[in-house]
Amino acid sequence: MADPYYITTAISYPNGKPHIGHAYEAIAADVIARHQRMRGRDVRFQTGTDEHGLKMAQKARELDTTPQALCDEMSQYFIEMCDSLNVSYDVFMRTTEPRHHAASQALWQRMEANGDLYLDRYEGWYSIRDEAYYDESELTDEEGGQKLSPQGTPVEWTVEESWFFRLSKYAEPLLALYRDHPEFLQPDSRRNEVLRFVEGGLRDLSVSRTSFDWGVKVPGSDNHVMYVWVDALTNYLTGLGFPDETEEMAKWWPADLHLIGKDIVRFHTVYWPAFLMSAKLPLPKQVFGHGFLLNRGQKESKSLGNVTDPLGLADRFGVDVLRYFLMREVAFGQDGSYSPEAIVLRGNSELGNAFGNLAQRTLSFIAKNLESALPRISGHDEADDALFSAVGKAVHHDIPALFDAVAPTQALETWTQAVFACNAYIDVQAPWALRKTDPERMETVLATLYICIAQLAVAARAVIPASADRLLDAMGIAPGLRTYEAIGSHWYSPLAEGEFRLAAPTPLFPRLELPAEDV
Ligand code: ME8
Repeated sequence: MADPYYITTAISYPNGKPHIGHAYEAIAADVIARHQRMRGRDVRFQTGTDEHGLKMAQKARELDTTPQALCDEMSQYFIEMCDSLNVSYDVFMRTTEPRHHAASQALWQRMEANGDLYLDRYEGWYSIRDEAYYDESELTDEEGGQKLSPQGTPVEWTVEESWFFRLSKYAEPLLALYRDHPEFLQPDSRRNEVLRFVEGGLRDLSVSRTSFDWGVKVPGSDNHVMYVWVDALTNYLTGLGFPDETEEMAKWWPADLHLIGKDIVRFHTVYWPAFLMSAKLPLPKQVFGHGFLLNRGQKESKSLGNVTDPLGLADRFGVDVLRYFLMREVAFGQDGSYSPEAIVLRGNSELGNAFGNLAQRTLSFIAKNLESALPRISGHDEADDALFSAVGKAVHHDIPALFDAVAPTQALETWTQAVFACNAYIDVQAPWALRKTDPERMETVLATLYICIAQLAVAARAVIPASADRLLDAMGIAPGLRTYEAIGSHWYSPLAEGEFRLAAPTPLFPRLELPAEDV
Protein backbone atom coordinates (compact mmCIF):
# COMPACT_ATOMS: atom_id res chain seq x y z
CA MET A 1 0.00 0.00 0.00
CA ALA A 2 1.24 3.50 -0.79
CA ASP A 3 2.92 5.37 2.02
CA PRO A 4 0.55 8.05 3.43
CA TYR A 5 1.53 11.72 3.40
CA TYR A 6 -0.59 14.25 5.28
CA ILE A 7 0.03 17.93 4.52
CA THR A 8 -1.85 20.97 5.80
CA THR A 9 -1.82 24.73 5.32
CA ALA A 10 -2.72 27.17 8.06
CA ILE A 11 -6.44 27.82 8.17
CA SER A 12 -7.09 31.43 7.18
CA TYR A 13 -9.13 34.02 9.04
CA PRO A 14 -12.06 34.75 6.71
CA ASN A 15 -12.49 38.29 8.05
CA GLY A 16 -11.90 39.56 4.52
CA LYS A 17 -11.21 38.15 1.08
CA PRO A 18 -8.07 36.10 0.48
CA HIS A 19 -4.88 38.06 -0.17
CA ILE A 20 -1.67 37.15 -1.97
CA GLY A 21 -0.15 35.62 1.20
CA HIS A 22 -3.03 33.14 1.35
CA ALA A 23 -2.58 32.28 -2.32
CA TYR A 24 1.17 31.86 -1.80
CA GLU A 25 0.74 29.37 1.00
CA ALA A 26 -2.02 27.41 -0.74
CA ILE A 27 0.08 27.15 -3.92
CA ALA A 28 3.22 26.11 -2.05
CA ALA A 29 1.34 23.38 -0.19
CA ASP A 30 -0.26 22.27 -3.46
CA VAL A 31 3.13 21.97 -5.11
CA ILE A 32 4.39 19.74 -2.30
CA ALA A 33 1.16 17.69 -2.35
CA ARG A 34 1.33 17.17 -6.12
CA HIS A 35 5.02 16.35 -5.87
CA GLN A 36 4.39 13.70 -3.21
CA ARG A 37 1.62 12.18 -5.35
CA MET A 38 4.11 11.94 -8.21
CA ARG A 39 6.45 10.23 -5.76
CA GLY A 40 3.74 7.60 -5.38
CA ARG A 41 2.66 8.67 -1.89
CA ASP A 42 -1.00 8.48 -0.84
CA VAL A 43 -1.56 12.18 -0.12
CA ARG A 44 -4.12 13.91 2.05
CA PHE A 45 -4.08 17.68 1.72
CA GLN A 46 -6.14 19.78 4.11
CA THR A 47 -6.81 23.51 4.15
CA GLY A 48 -9.65 25.63 5.48
CA THR A 49 -10.83 28.66 7.44
CA ASP A 50 -10.40 29.70 11.08
CA GLU A 51 -13.76 31.18 11.93
CA HIS A 52 -13.85 31.94 15.66
CA GLY A 53 -12.24 34.53 17.88
CA LEU A 54 -12.42 38.21 18.63
CA LYS A 55 -11.12 39.25 15.25
CA MET A 56 -14.08 37.64 13.48
CA ALA A 57 -16.54 38.88 16.10
CA GLN A 58 -15.25 42.43 15.78
CA LYS A 59 -15.30 42.41 11.99
CA ALA A 60 -18.89 41.16 11.99
CA ARG A 61 -19.88 43.96 14.36
CA GLU A 62 -18.13 46.48 12.13
CA LEU A 63 -20.10 45.22 9.12
CA ASP A 64 -23.33 45.03 11.07
CA THR A 65 -23.71 41.32 10.47
CA THR A 66 -23.30 38.15 12.52
CA PRO A 67 -20.01 36.26 12.78
CA GLN A 68 -21.74 33.20 11.32
CA ALA A 69 -23.02 35.11 8.30
CA LEU A 70 -19.59 36.69 7.83
CA CYS A 71 -17.71 33.40 7.83
CA ASP A 72 -20.35 31.66 5.71
CA GLU A 73 -19.91 34.33 3.08
CA MET A 74 -16.15 34.80 3.29
CA SER A 75 -15.10 31.16 3.50
CA GLN A 76 -16.59 30.72 0.02
CA TYR A 77 -13.96 33.11 -1.36
CA PHE A 78 -11.22 30.93 0.09
CA ILE A 79 -12.74 27.84 -1.53
CA GLU A 80 -13.03 29.73 -4.80
CA MET A 81 -9.41 30.87 -4.54
CA CYS A 82 -8.17 27.30 -4.06
CA ASP A 83 -10.29 26.03 -6.95
CA SER A 84 -9.24 28.83 -9.29
CA LEU A 85 -5.54 28.37 -8.54
CA ASN A 86 -5.73 24.63 -9.16
CA VAL A 87 -5.03 23.82 -5.51
CA SER A 88 -5.74 20.11 -5.15
CA TYR A 89 -6.93 20.00 -1.54
CA ASP A 90 -8.78 16.91 -0.31
CA VAL A 91 -10.47 18.49 2.71
CA PHE A 92 -11.57 22.05 3.34
CA MET A 93 -12.14 22.47 7.10
CA ARG A 94 -14.35 25.15 8.55
CA THR A 95 -14.00 25.51 12.30
CA THR A 96 -17.66 26.37 12.82
CA GLU A 97 -18.63 22.83 11.82
CA PRO A 98 -20.17 20.84 14.71
CA ARG A 99 -17.64 18.02 14.34
CA HIS A 100 -14.89 20.55 14.94
CA HIS A 101 -16.50 21.75 18.17
CA ALA A 102 -16.65 18.12 19.31
CA ALA A 103 -12.99 17.51 18.42
CA SER A 104 -11.80 20.67 20.21
CA GLN A 105 -13.77 19.79 23.33
CA ALA A 106 -12.33 16.28 23.31
CA LEU A 107 -8.79 17.64 23.08
CA TRP A 108 -9.59 20.02 25.95
CA GLN A 109 -10.86 17.17 28.09
CA ARG A 110 -7.72 15.17 27.50
CA MET A 111 -5.56 18.09 28.59
CA GLU A 112 -7.77 18.51 31.64
CA ALA A 113 -7.55 14.79 32.46
CA ASN A 114 -3.79 15.15 32.36
CA GLY A 115 -3.97 17.84 35.05
CA ASP A 116 -2.85 20.63 32.71
CA LEU A 117 -5.79 23.04 33.00
CA TYR A 118 -6.69 25.30 35.93
CA LEU A 119 -8.96 28.27 36.49
CA ASP A 120 -7.42 31.65 37.36
CA ARG A 121 -7.51 35.31 36.36
CA TYR A 122 -5.72 36.62 33.31
CA GLU A 123 -4.19 40.05 33.43
CA GLY A 124 -2.04 41.01 30.51
CA TRP A 125 -1.68 42.19 26.94
CA TYR A 126 -3.65 40.82 24.01
CA SER A 127 -3.51 41.63 20.30
CA ILE A 128 -6.78 41.06 18.52
CA ARG A 129 -5.15 41.29 15.09
CA ASP A 130 -2.72 38.49 15.99
CA GLU A 131 -5.16 36.74 18.36
CA ALA A 132 -2.14 36.45 20.65
CA TYR A 133 -1.06 37.14 24.22
CA TYR A 134 2.22 38.97 24.73
CA ASP A 135 4.56 39.50 27.59
CA GLU A 136 5.26 43.09 28.58
CA SER A 137 8.94 42.55 27.67
CA GLU A 138 8.03 41.76 24.05
CA LEU A 139 6.18 45.03 23.42
CA THR A 140 7.31 48.34 21.99
CA ASP A 141 5.81 51.80 22.54
CA GLU A 142 4.43 53.86 19.71
CA GLU A 143 3.95 57.60 19.90
CA GLY A 144 0.79 58.34 21.83
CA GLY A 145 1.49 55.56 24.29
CA GLN A 146 -0.08 52.77 22.22
CA LYS A 147 1.84 49.57 22.87
CA LEU A 148 2.62 47.34 19.91
CA SER A 149 3.26 43.61 19.62
CA PRO A 150 6.45 42.28 17.98
CA GLN A 151 4.32 42.00 14.80
CA GLY A 152 3.56 45.71 15.02
CA THR A 153 -0.11 45.28 15.93
CA PRO A 154 -1.83 47.18 18.78
CA VAL A 155 -2.28 45.33 22.07
CA GLU A 156 -4.83 45.98 24.78
CA TRP A 157 -4.79 45.33 28.50
CA THR A 158 -7.10 42.43 29.30
CA VAL A 159 -8.35 41.29 32.67
CA GLU A 160 -10.73 38.36 32.98
CA GLU A 161 -11.35 34.98 34.50
CA SER A 162 -9.66 32.38 32.37
CA TRP A 163 -8.64 28.77 32.16
CA PHE A 164 -4.89 28.29 31.99
CA PHE A 165 -2.82 25.59 30.32
CA ARG A 166 0.34 24.54 32.17
CA LEU A 167 2.65 25.48 29.33
CA SER A 168 5.54 26.07 31.75
CA LYS A 169 5.63 22.33 32.42
CA TYR A 170 6.47 21.66 28.77
CA ALA A 171 9.54 23.87 28.33
CA GLU A 172 11.99 21.03 28.88
CA PRO A 173 10.19 18.48 26.68
CA LEU A 174 9.95 21.13 23.95
CA LEU A 175 13.64 21.93 24.12
CA ALA A 176 14.36 18.22 23.88
CA LEU A 177 12.11 18.03 20.83
CA TYR A 178 13.97 20.83 19.01
CA ARG A 179 17.32 19.32 19.97
CA ASP A 180 16.54 15.71 19.06
CA HIS A 181 14.47 16.47 15.97
CA PRO A 182 15.93 19.46 14.17
CA GLU A 183 13.74 18.53 11.20
CA PHE A 184 10.64 19.28 13.32
CA LEU A 185 10.99 23.01 12.76
CA GLN A 186 12.31 24.33 9.47
CA PRO A 187 13.97 26.44 8.21
CA ASP A 188 16.81 26.52 10.76
CA SER A 189 16.63 30.29 11.25
CA ARG A 190 13.09 29.95 12.62
CA ARG A 191 14.16 27.17 14.94
CA ASN A 192 16.74 29.47 16.49
CA GLU A 193 14.09 32.12 17.20
CA VAL A 194 11.80 29.60 18.87
CA LEU A 195 14.67 28.08 20.82
CA ARG A 196 15.56 31.46 22.26
CA PHE A 197 11.92 32.08 23.17
CA VAL A 198 11.52 28.75 24.99
CA GLU A 199 14.92 28.94 26.64
CA GLY A 200 13.75 32.22 28.15
CA GLY A 201 11.16 30.19 30.09
CA LEU A 202 7.48 29.63 29.39
CA ARG A 203 4.55 31.04 31.30
CA ASP A 204 1.26 29.23 31.55
CA LEU A 205 -1.10 30.14 28.73
CA SER A 206 -4.55 31.64 29.04
CA VAL A 207 -6.75 29.30 27.00
CA SER A 208 -10.28 30.59 27.49
CA ARG A 209 -12.15 33.87 27.36
CA THR A 210 -15.28 35.12 29.12
CA SER A 211 -15.72 38.57 27.59
CA PHE A 212 -17.27 37.31 24.35
CA ASP A 213 -18.93 34.11 23.17
CA TRP A 214 -17.91 33.53 19.56
CA GLY A 215 -16.02 30.29 19.93
CA VAL A 216 -16.08 26.70 21.09
CA LYS A 217 -17.61 26.31 24.53
CA VAL A 218 -15.35 25.04 27.28
CA PRO A 219 -16.76 21.71 28.50
CA GLY A 220 -18.37 22.17 31.90
CA SER A 221 -17.72 25.94 31.91
CA ASP A 222 -20.46 27.41 29.81
CA ASN A 223 -19.51 31.05 30.25
CA HIS A 224 -16.05 30.37 28.74
CA VAL A 225 -15.14 29.96 25.09
CA MET A 226 -11.81 28.48 24.13
CA TYR A 227 -8.97 30.75 23.10
CA VAL A 228 -9.25 30.69 19.31
CA TRP A 229 -5.81 29.11 18.84
CA VAL A 230 -6.76 26.05 20.88
CA ASP A 231 -9.62 25.32 18.55
CA ALA A 232 -7.78 26.47 15.40
CA LEU A 233 -4.87 24.09 15.88
CA THR A 234 -7.25 21.21 16.54
CA ASN A 235 -8.52 21.51 12.96
CA TYR A 236 -5.63 19.29 11.87
CA LEU A 237 -7.20 16.45 13.87
CA THR A 238 -10.88 17.20 13.22
CA GLY A 239 -10.64 16.31 9.56
CA LEU A 240 -9.45 12.83 10.56
CA GLY A 241 -12.46 12.11 12.76
CA PHE A 242 -10.78 12.79 16.12
CA PRO A 243 -11.62 11.93 18.92
CA ASP A 244 -12.92 8.68 17.46
CA GLU A 245 -10.29 6.10 16.81
CA THR A 246 -10.94 6.18 13.10
CA GLU A 247 -9.03 4.54 10.30
CA GLU A 248 -8.17 8.06 9.15
CA MET A 249 -6.53 8.89 12.48
CA ALA A 250 -4.50 5.70 12.35
CA LYS A 251 -3.54 6.25 8.76
CA TRP A 252 -2.75 9.98 8.63
CA TRP A 253 -1.78 11.15 12.09
CA PRO A 254 0.83 12.42 12.83
CA ALA A 255 0.85 14.88 9.95
CA ASP A 256 3.94 14.92 7.76
CA LEU A 257 3.98 18.66 7.20
CA HIS A 258 2.21 21.74 8.57
CA LEU A 259 3.08 24.47 6.08
CA ILE A 260 2.53 27.90 7.66
CA GLY A 261 3.84 31.46 7.60
CA LYS A 262 6.61 32.78 9.83
CA ASP A 263 4.28 34.87 12.00
CA ILE A 264 2.53 31.81 13.42
CA VAL A 265 5.52 29.54 14.02
CA ARG A 266 5.28 29.99 17.79
CA PHE A 267 1.72 28.69 17.88
CA HIS A 268 2.65 25.61 15.84
CA THR A 269 5.95 24.73 17.46
CA VAL A 270 5.39 25.71 21.10
CA TYR A 271 1.66 25.59 21.90
CA TRP A 272 0.62 22.84 19.51
CA PRO A 273 3.23 20.22 20.45
CA ALA A 274 2.61 21.03 24.13
CA PHE A 275 -1.16 20.50 23.71
CA LEU A 276 -0.50 17.24 21.89
CA MET A 277 1.97 16.01 24.51
CA SER A 278 -0.60 16.80 27.18
CA ALA A 279 -3.33 14.95 25.25
CA LYS A 280 -0.91 12.08 24.70
CA LEU A 281 -1.03 12.28 20.94
CA PRO A 282 1.92 11.96 18.55
CA LEU A 283 3.53 15.18 17.27
CA PRO A 284 3.56 16.32 13.64
CA LYS A 285 6.76 15.39 11.85
CA GLN A 286 7.51 18.83 10.49
CA VAL A 287 6.42 22.45 10.68
CA PHE A 288 7.81 24.67 7.93
CA GLY A 289 7.51 28.45 8.39
CA HIS A 290 7.63 30.17 5.01
CA GLY A 291 8.42 33.85 4.53
CA PHE A 292 6.20 36.79 3.71
CA LEU A 293 5.39 38.18 0.30
CA LEU A 294 5.68 41.91 -0.05
CA ASN A 295 4.16 44.14 -2.70
CA ARG A 296 7.16 45.94 -4.22
CA GLY A 297 8.90 45.62 -0.87
CA GLN A 298 5.93 46.82 1.17
CA LYS A 299 3.51 44.92 3.35
CA GLU A 300 0.02 45.05 1.83
CA SER A 301 -2.57 46.85 3.86
CA LYS A 302 -5.94 48.41 3.32
CA SER A 303 -4.65 51.76 4.55
CA LEU A 304 -1.83 51.80 1.97
CA GLY A 305 -4.34 50.82 -0.72
CA ASN A 306 -1.95 48.23 -2.15
CA VAL A 307 -3.93 45.04 -1.50
CA THR A 308 -3.79 42.72 -4.49
CA ASP A 309 -6.43 40.21 -5.40
CA PRO A 310 -4.53 37.00 -6.22
CA LEU A 311 -7.26 35.92 -8.64
CA GLY A 312 -6.83 39.19 -10.50
CA LEU A 313 -3.16 38.34 -11.00
CA ALA A 314 -4.08 34.84 -12.16
CA ASP A 315 -6.55 36.31 -14.68
CA ARG A 316 -3.99 38.73 -16.05
CA PHE A 317 -0.99 36.46 -16.24
CA GLY A 318 -2.35 32.91 -16.13
CA VAL A 319 -2.65 30.49 -13.22
CA ASP A 320 0.47 28.52 -14.07
CA VAL A 321 2.56 31.63 -14.65
CA LEU A 322 1.53 32.96 -11.25
CA ARG A 323 2.20 29.62 -9.55
CA TYR A 324 5.59 29.37 -11.24
CA PHE A 325 6.51 32.93 -10.40
CA LEU A 326 5.63 32.62 -6.72
CA MET A 327 7.64 29.44 -6.27
CA ARG A 328 10.57 30.61 -8.38
CA GLU A 329 11.05 34.25 -7.51
CA VAL A 330 11.32 34.19 -3.74
CA ALA A 331 13.71 31.70 -2.11
CA PHE A 332 11.22 29.59 -0.19
CA GLY A 333 11.51 30.27 3.53
CA GLN A 334 12.61 33.88 3.04
CA ASP A 335 10.62 37.06 2.49
CA GLY A 336 10.44 38.49 -0.99
CA SER A 337 8.71 40.92 -3.27
CA TYR A 338 6.40 40.60 -6.20
CA SER A 339 5.23 43.05 -8.84
CA PRO A 340 3.56 42.79 -12.24
CA GLU A 341 6.90 43.61 -13.94
CA ALA A 342 8.64 40.78 -12.13
CA ILE A 343 5.87 38.32 -13.07
CA VAL A 344 6.03 39.35 -16.73
CA LEU A 345 9.81 39.11 -16.79
CA ARG A 346 9.97 35.68 -15.19
CA GLY A 347 7.01 34.35 -17.20
CA ASN A 348 8.36 35.51 -20.52
CA SER A 349 11.98 34.57 -20.01
CA GLU A 350 11.80 31.18 -18.33
CA LEU A 351 8.38 29.78 -19.19
CA GLY A 352 7.76 31.49 -22.53
CA ASN A 353 11.18 31.80 -24.13
CA ALA A 354 13.20 29.07 -22.51
CA PHE A 355 10.73 26.21 -22.03
CA GLY A 356 7.69 27.10 -24.13
CA ASN A 357 9.72 27.95 -27.22
CA LEU A 358 11.90 24.88 -26.83
CA ALA A 359 8.81 22.67 -26.87
CA GLN A 360 7.14 24.66 -29.61
CA ARG A 361 10.17 24.70 -31.89
CA THR A 362 10.86 21.02 -31.44
CA LEU A 363 7.30 19.82 -31.90
CA SER A 364 6.62 22.10 -34.85
CA PHE A 365 9.77 20.92 -36.52
CA ILE A 366 8.74 17.30 -36.03
CA ALA A 367 5.23 18.05 -37.26
CA LYS A 368 6.53 19.73 -40.38
CA ASN A 369 9.43 17.49 -41.32
CA LEU A 370 8.35 14.08 -40.12
CA GLU A 371 4.68 14.38 -40.86
CA SER A 372 4.10 14.38 -37.10
CA ALA A 373 5.51 10.90 -36.67
CA LEU A 374 7.81 10.32 -33.75
CA PRO A 375 11.49 10.71 -34.58
CA ARG A 376 13.66 7.61 -34.30
CA ILE A 377 16.95 7.35 -32.50
CA SER A 378 19.82 5.87 -34.50
CA GLY A 379 22.81 5.74 -32.22
CA HIS A 380 23.83 8.56 -29.95
CA ASP A 381 26.92 10.68 -29.63
CA GLU A 382 28.60 12.45 -26.74
CA ALA A 383 26.43 15.54 -26.94
CA ASP A 384 23.26 13.42 -26.72
CA ASP A 385 24.66 11.47 -23.80
CA ALA A 386 25.69 14.64 -21.97
CA LEU A 387 22.21 16.11 -22.37
CA PHE A 388 20.49 12.90 -21.30
CA SER A 389 22.61 12.60 -18.24
CA ALA A 390 22.20 16.26 -17.22
CA VAL A 391 18.42 16.26 -17.73
CA GLY A 392 18.07 12.76 -16.29
CA LYS A 393 19.95 13.65 -13.11
CA ALA A 394 17.85 16.78 -12.66
CA VAL A 395 14.52 15.06 -13.31
CA HIS A 396 15.07 11.77 -11.55
CA HIS A 397 17.18 12.87 -8.65
CA ASP A 398 17.90 16.52 -7.91
CA ILE A 399 14.48 18.08 -8.52
CA PRO A 400 12.44 15.51 -6.55
CA ALA A 401 14.99 15.59 -3.72
CA LEU A 402 14.66 19.38 -3.51
CA PHE A 403 10.85 19.22 -3.47
CA ASP A 404 11.13 16.57 -0.73
CA ALA A 405 13.18 19.07 1.27
CA VAL A 406 10.48 21.77 0.77
CA ALA A 407 12.87 23.75 -1.42
CA PRO A 408 10.69 24.51 -4.47
CA THR A 409 12.75 27.53 -5.49
CA GLN A 410 15.93 25.48 -5.78
CA ALA A 411 14.01 22.72 -7.54
CA LEU A 412 12.90 25.22 -10.19
CA GLU A 413 16.36 26.73 -10.42
CA THR A 414 17.66 23.24 -11.24
CA TRP A 415 14.82 22.82 -13.71
CA THR A 416 15.66 26.04 -15.58
CA GLN A 417 19.32 24.96 -15.81
CA ALA A 418 18.19 21.73 -17.47
CA VAL A 419 15.94 23.70 -19.84
CA PHE A 420 18.87 25.96 -20.75
CA ALA A 421 20.98 22.87 -21.47
CA CYS A 422 18.33 21.72 -23.99
CA ASN A 423 18.32 25.14 -25.62
CA ALA A 424 22.10 25.11 -25.92
CA TYR A 425 21.88 21.61 -27.44
CA ILE A 426 19.30 22.55 -30.07
CA ASP A 427 21.37 25.58 -31.09
CA VAL A 428 24.58 23.58 -31.46
CA GLN A 429 22.96 20.57 -33.14
CA ALA A 430 20.90 22.77 -35.47
CA PRO A 431 18.43 20.12 -36.68
CA TRP A 432 17.22 22.55 -39.37
CA ALA A 433 20.68 22.35 -40.97
CA LEU A 434 20.76 18.56 -40.70
CA ARG A 435 17.53 18.16 -42.63
CA LYS A 436 19.36 18.14 -45.96
CA THR A 437 22.80 16.91 -44.93
CA ASP A 438 22.02 14.10 -42.49
CA PRO A 439 18.31 13.34 -41.96
CA GLU A 440 19.07 10.34 -39.79
CA ARG A 441 21.08 12.46 -37.37
CA MET A 442 18.34 15.08 -37.47
CA GLU A 443 15.87 12.48 -36.24
CA THR A 444 18.18 11.43 -33.43
CA VAL A 445 18.56 15.04 -32.32
CA LEU A 446 14.80 15.57 -32.40
CA ALA A 447 14.21 12.33 -30.53
CA THR A 448 16.71 13.34 -27.86
CA LEU A 449 14.96 16.65 -27.45
CA TYR A 450 11.55 15.01 -27.43
CA ILE A 451 12.52 12.76 -24.54
CA CYS A 452 14.15 15.57 -22.58
CA ILE A 453 11.16 17.86 -23.05
CA ALA A 454 8.79 15.15 -21.84
CA GLN A 455 10.97 14.62 -18.78
CA LEU A 456 11.15 18.34 -18.06
CA ALA A 457 7.38 18.68 -18.38
CA VAL A 458 6.98 15.93 -15.79
CA ALA A 459 9.53 17.56 -13.48
CA ALA A 460 7.64 20.87 -13.53
CA ARG A 461 4.22 19.28 -13.30
CA ALA A 462 3.79 19.93 -9.56
CA VAL A 463 4.19 23.66 -10.20
CA ILE A 464 2.53 24.15 -13.60
CA PRO A 465 0.09 21.23 -13.68
CA ALA A 466 -2.29 22.41 -16.41
CA SER A 467 0.41 23.51 -18.86
CA ALA A 468 2.57 20.46 -18.27
CA ASP A 469 -0.36 18.13 -18.85
CA ARG A 470 -1.40 19.99 -21.98
CA LEU A 471 2.08 19.54 -23.39
CA LEU A 472 2.29 15.90 -22.35
CA ASP A 473 -1.12 15.27 -23.97
CA ALA A 474 0.11 16.81 -27.20
CA MET A 475 3.21 14.64 -27.01
CA GLY A 476 1.22 11.47 -26.44
CA ILE A 477 2.72 10.70 -23.04
CA ALA A 478 0.23 8.44 -21.25
CA PRO A 479 -1.02 9.69 -17.84
CA GLY A 480 0.55 6.70 -16.11
CA LEU A 481 3.99 7.79 -17.29
CA ARG A 482 3.80 11.26 -15.76
CA THR A 483 5.88 10.58 -12.68
CA TYR A 484 9.58 11.09 -12.05
CA GLU A 485 10.13 7.39 -11.97
CA ALA A 486 7.96 6.28 -14.87
CA ILE A 487 9.16 8.93 -17.29
CA GLY A 488 12.72 7.73 -16.80
CA SER A 489 12.28 4.01 -16.43
CA HIS A 490 11.02 3.66 -19.99
CA TRP A 491 13.39 4.27 -22.77
CA TYR A 492 12.19 6.19 -25.70
CA SER A 493 9.73 4.06 -27.63
CA PRO A 494 7.15 3.31 -24.95
CA LEU A 495 6.64 7.02 -24.35
CA ALA A 496 4.22 7.40 -27.20
CA GLU A 497 3.66 4.14 -28.87
CA GLY A 498 2.15 2.93 -32.11
CA GLU A 499 0.59 5.19 -34.62
CA PHE A 500 0.75 8.27 -32.46
CA ARG A 501 0.81 11.54 -34.35
CA LEU A 502 1.82 14.73 -32.60
CA ALA A 503 -0.99 17.16 -32.09
CA ALA A 504 -0.59 20.47 -33.84
CA PRO A 505 1.32 22.43 -31.20
CA THR A 506 -0.09 25.64 -29.81
CA PRO A 507 2.01 28.04 -27.74
CA LEU A 508 2.10 26.93 -24.11
CA PHE A 509 2.80 30.32 -22.62
CA PRO A 510 1.60 33.21 -24.77
CA ARG A 511 3.85 36.25 -24.54
CA LEU A 512 2.88 38.46 -21.61
CA GLU A 513 2.61 42.20 -21.95
CA LEU A 514 2.68 44.54 -19.02
CA PRO A 515 -0.78 46.08 -18.66
CA ALA A 516 -0.72 49.82 -19.33
CA GLU A 517 -1.67 50.70 -15.73
CA ASP A 518 1.55 49.10 -14.49
CA VAL A 519 4.02 50.67 -16.93
O1 ME8 B 1 -2.76 33.22 10.94
N1 ME8 B 1 2.89 36.41 2.79
O2 ME8 B 1 -4.64 33.19 9.61
P1 ME8 B 1 -4.26 34.31 8.53
C1 ME8 B 1 2.92 35.09 3.01
N2 ME8 B 1 -5.96 31.74 11.32
N3 ME8 B 1 2.10 34.45 3.88
C2 ME8 B 1 1.23 35.20 4.56
C3 ME8 B 1 1.13 36.59 4.38
C4 ME8 B 1 2.01 37.20 3.44
N4 ME8 B 1 2.02 38.49 3.17
N5 ME8 B 1 0.16 37.04 5.20
C5 ME8 B 1 -0.33 35.96 5.86
C6 ME8 B 1 -3.89 32.84 10.68
N6 ME8 B 1 0.31 34.85 5.48
C7 ME8 B 1 -4.56 31.80 11.58
C8 ME8 B 1 -3.90 30.45 11.32
S1 ME8 B 1 -3.64 27.81 11.73
C9 ME8 B 1 -4.18 26.69 12.84
C10 ME8 B 1 -4.44 29.31 12.15
C11 ME8 B 1 0.08 33.47 5.96
O3 ME8 B 1 -5.43 34.38 7.62
C12 ME8 B 1 0.15 33.36 7.46
O4 ME8 B 1 1.48 33.30 7.88
O5 ME8 B 1 -3.81 35.54 9.22
C13 ME8 B 1 -0.62 32.07 7.70
O6 ME8 B 1 0.23 30.94 7.55
C14 ME8 B 1 -1.67 32.10 6.60
O7 ME8 B 1 -1.25 33.08 5.64
C15 ME8 B 1 -3.06 32.46 7.11
O8 ME8 B 1 -3.00 33.71 7.77
